[in-house]
Amino acid sequence: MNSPDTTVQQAKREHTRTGMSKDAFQRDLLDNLFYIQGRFREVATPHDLYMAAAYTTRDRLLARWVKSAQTFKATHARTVCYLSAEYLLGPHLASNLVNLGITETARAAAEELGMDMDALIEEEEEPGLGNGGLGRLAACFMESLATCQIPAIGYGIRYEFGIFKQAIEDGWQVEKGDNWLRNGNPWEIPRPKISFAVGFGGHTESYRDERSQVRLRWQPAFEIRGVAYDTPILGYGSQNVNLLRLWKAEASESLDLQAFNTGDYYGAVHAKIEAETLSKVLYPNDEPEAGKELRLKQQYFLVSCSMQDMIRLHLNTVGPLEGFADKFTVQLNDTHPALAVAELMRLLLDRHAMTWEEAWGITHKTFCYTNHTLLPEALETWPVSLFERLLPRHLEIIYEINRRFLDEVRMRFLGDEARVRRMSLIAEGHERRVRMAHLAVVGSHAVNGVAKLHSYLVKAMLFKDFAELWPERFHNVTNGVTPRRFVVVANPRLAKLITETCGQDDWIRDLEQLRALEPHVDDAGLQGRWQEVKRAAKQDLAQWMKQATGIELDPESMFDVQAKRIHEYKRQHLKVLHIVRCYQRIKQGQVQGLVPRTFIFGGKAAPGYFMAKLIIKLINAVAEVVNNDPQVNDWIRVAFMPDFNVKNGQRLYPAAELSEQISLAGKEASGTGNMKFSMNGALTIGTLDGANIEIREAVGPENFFLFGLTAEEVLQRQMTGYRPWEYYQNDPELKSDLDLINSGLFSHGDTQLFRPLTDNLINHDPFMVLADYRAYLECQEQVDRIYRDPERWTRMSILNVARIGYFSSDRAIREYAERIWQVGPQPVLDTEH
Ligand code: B1H
Repeated sequence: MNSPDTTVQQAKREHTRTGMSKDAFQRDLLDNLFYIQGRFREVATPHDLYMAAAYTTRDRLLARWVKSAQTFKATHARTVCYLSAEYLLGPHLASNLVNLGITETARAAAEELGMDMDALIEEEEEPGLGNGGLGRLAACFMESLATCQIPAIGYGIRYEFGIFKQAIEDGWQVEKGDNWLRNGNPWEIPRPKISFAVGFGGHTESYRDERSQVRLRWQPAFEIRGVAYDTPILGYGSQNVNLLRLWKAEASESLDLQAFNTGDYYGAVHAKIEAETLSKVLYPNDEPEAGKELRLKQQYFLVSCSMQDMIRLHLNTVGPLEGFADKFTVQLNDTHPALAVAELMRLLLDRHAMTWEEAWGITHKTFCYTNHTLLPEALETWPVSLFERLLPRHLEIIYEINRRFLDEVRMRFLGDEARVRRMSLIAEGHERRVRMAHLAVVGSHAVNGVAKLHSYLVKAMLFKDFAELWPERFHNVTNGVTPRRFVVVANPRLAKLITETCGQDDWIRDLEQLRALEPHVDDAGLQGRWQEVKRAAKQDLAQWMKQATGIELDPESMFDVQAKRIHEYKRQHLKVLHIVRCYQRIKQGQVQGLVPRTFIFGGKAAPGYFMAKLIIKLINAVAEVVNNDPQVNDWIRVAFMPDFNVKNGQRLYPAAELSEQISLAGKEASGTGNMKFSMNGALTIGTLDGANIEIREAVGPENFFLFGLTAEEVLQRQMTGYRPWEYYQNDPELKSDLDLINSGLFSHGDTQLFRPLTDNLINHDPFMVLADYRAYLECQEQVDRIYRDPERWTRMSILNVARIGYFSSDRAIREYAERIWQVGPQPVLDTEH
C-alpha cells in the first residue's frame, strides 16, 4: 500500500500536469511555452502559443490514455482493428478540448493571458491523410469507437505529405505540397521500439522443419522497416482513449550495416532515402492508381506492419495464436488493405507453423470488409506479374485460396464454369490480374455496403455470385458522422441553441435526442434564434471568403453549397448549368419568383483528372463573369472555396442553407457531406442516391427537395440506349445554356476551352446530366418558392436537425459492434477522483 505521503504527492503531481481547472491549464500553458517551445509570452508567435496549448491539452489526455491501455490489457478486451489507407482527421485541438469537456476552461485561461483561443485553433495545420469521404469516415469511426467505449486500434500510414493543398490560379486548380509535419506534430508519440521488417521481392523456397515437414518460406530481396507513431483518439463523455497507430517507413538497420561494412556510405544513405519514399505521399486520386508499384508497396507495408503488430500484442497479452480471432476483429476499409488476408495467412503458416485449415479458420473469422464504391474504374486489380515480382509468397497463397474456393463453387454450382471464371480471384485476359475485392469477400466473414441502396446493389449486382453462395455474409451499415466535430466544434452557436431548447446536452452523445426539438418547431422564439444562428454563420463565412478569395458574399442571399471531391458522377456541372440558366433569365429580365442566391463550391480534383479540372475552371470562369456583371449581381454570385478540407468544411456546413447532393442515382455509395449539412440545418436538394434516400425518409419527404431519375430508371435508360443529344436538341433552354458556355462568354472569347466538357455532355454524358437537367431546374424553382417563406423554411430546417439523429457515427459504430464485430463496450473508469 502507498503511504499517505506518497499518495498525496502523487495526487499533487497528477494535478500539476493534468488539472482540469482554469488555473492549472493557464499555468501549464505558460510552462509548456517555456519548456517545450523555449519561449516566453512577449516573444511567442501565434504558432508557439498554439503548440503550447496543444501540449497542455495533450498532457490532459495522456492520463486517460494510459488508463485505457491498462484497462484493456487487464480485461483482455476484444479489440477492433480498423485497417485503412486513409484517415482524414482534421485539426485535433478544438475537438480534443470538446471531448475533454474543457473548451470553456481553456478559452478562459487563454483569455486571461491575452490570447484568443480561436486564433490559436486557427494555427493548427490539419493532417490531411485522406482523399475524401472514405478517409473522413475512418476518422469519424475512430472518434465514435472511443465514445462508444469500444477498444480499438486504427492502423494506417503516416504519410509525410497528405492530400495536396489546392490553390486556384487563373481559375485553374494548382496543387501545392502538403508538408504538414514541417512545424512538428504535438499530437503524436513516436514508438521507435515498435517497429517491424517488411519484405519485398525475392523468391520462395521449401525446406524441412524440425519435424521433417516440408514448409515454404519467403526470402525477400530487400526489407524496409515500419515504425509506429501513435495518436490518441478521445471519446466524448467517456474516459476511453483509443489508439491511431500510423506507420512510417525507414531503412532497415541491417541494410545500413551492410553498406557500412563494404564502405558504401553513399549507398547506405541513398537506400535510406529510397526506403522512406514508401510513406512519403498519399495518392491523391479517389480511385485506384492503375498499376502503380509504389501504391501496392504502400498497401503491403500498411498490412504487414499492422498484422505483425497484432500478432505481437496477442502473444504478449493472451498467448498462443489459436484464439487470435477472439481477441481481434479486423475491418478492411475498402480493398486497399485486402492484402491483409494473404499476409495473416503467411504469418500463421510460415512463421507460426499452422496448417492451412487452422490458419484459414482464424483468418476468415478475423476479417470483415466494407465496400465503398460500385464504380467499375474504382475496383482494384493488380497485375499478377507485379505480384510475382513484389510479393511472390502472397501470390502463391492467393492461388491456393483461389484453388480451394473455386472447388467450393464448382461443388455448389455443378458445371457452371462461366460462374467460376466470374468469381475467380484472378481475372484472365491478355494480362492476368488479382481482383482485390474478391480476395476481400472470400477472406472475410462479413461484407457490408455503406447505405441501404448501395448495399442492395452490392448484393444484386457487384457481388451477385457471392451473395448467391453466401447470402448470410452480406450486410448494410449506413454511414454516419460525428456530431462532436461537425456540430459542437464547427457550429457552437447552433449547439448552444439546441442545448438550451432541449434543456440538456445529452444529444451530443445520443443524437436521437435531437427529437426534443420537434415540439418547439412552431415556437416563434426558437425560429427567430434559429435564423440568427444561421445568419451569424453566413456572416462568418462571408468574412473568411472575402479575405481568402476577395469575393464578397451577400449574407442576405440564400447560401447554396456543393462541397465534395470534383467528379463527373457527382455532377458539379449540373449545378453550373443551373447557374448559367439563372444568369440568362436575369439578363432577360425574367426575375419573377427568383430568390437571390450565393452559389458556393468547394472540392479538389485528382491531379490527373482532366475533366474534373476543367469543371473547376468552368466554375471559376462563370464566377468571374457573374460576379462582375452589375446587372445580375444583386441576384446571384458564385464563389469557389479553395482547398476544401476538414477545417474549411467546418466553416462551410454551418453557413449552408441548401445542400447539393445531386449525383446520378446509383453512383454515390453513401455520401457523408449530405449528413453534415443536414445536421447544421441545411435543406437538401438531391437525387435518390446513397444515403440521401434514408435522409429523406428520416427528415420526411416534405422536408427534402427530390428530383431526378431513380437508379432503376438509370439502368433502364442505359439498356435501351441513352441519347443525350436529343435533350440538347429538344430543350431550347438547355441548348442555349450549353451554347453560351461554348460562345466564349466565360473564356474571354475562347470558344474551344470548354468543348471537351460540352461535347462530352452532348454526345456521351455518362452521368446523364442532360436527362436530369429539366427536373433539377424545376426542383430549384420549388426551392425558391419555399425560401420566400422564411417561417416555412426555418421550420423545415429545424425538422431536418431534429430528425437527423440516426446519421451519427455512434449509431453506425453500434451497428458494426453488434452485427459485424460482436464486441461490447469496455468502459475505462475514472479513478482520478
Ligand atoms: C469512396 C472511395 C475511394 N468510395 C479509392 N471509394 C481510393 C476509392 O485512393 N483510392 O484508391 C480512395 C477512395 N471513396 C467514398 O466512400 C464514396 O464515394 C462515398 O459515397 C462514401 O460516402 C464514402 C464513405 O463510405
